[in-house]
Amino acid sequence: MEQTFIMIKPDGVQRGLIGEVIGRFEKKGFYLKAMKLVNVEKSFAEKHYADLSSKPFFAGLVEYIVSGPVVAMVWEGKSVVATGRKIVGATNPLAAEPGTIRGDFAVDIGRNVIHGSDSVENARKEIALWFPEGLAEWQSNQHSWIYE
Ligand code: YYY
Ligand code: MG
Repeated sequence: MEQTFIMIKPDGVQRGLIGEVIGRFEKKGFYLKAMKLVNVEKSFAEKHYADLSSKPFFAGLVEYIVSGPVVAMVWEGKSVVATGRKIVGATNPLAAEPGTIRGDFAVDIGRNVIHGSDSVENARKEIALWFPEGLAEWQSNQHSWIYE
């Protein structure tokens, strides 16, 4: 099954949205395979967002990500990368649909609460970067009630 990397950004942690975010992925029928609360170094944040290093907002983005702890997670399930992006919502929270995390809980693009991998390939890279120690092995006993 597919895996994606989801990160609750420092604003999401500070605003008490950890349980809300986890609940949405959990109730959907995806499985949590790894999770940690961490303060990341500037160089690590730059690596995570390396593709955006030429953008004018890059320095501010990195500063924001290192401004407090983040919750890094791996979620697993059928089509979890694309569906995870739908649960997260559009990059600009004012354009994000109500019902999405960014649509429900954020206003400014530079405080958009959550990150989700945008492709299976990037999910693989991000999971390797954030969880070099590997993931937990487990199977939900509700599996056959969620997946046919
Ligand atoms: O994948 P996603 O997070 O939805 O957007 P990206 O285009 O990958 O940009 C990463 C991150 O950068 C975004 O979540 C907020 C920030 N950002 C910004 O501050 N200003 C922009 N104009 C675009 C993105
Ligand atoms: Mg992105």
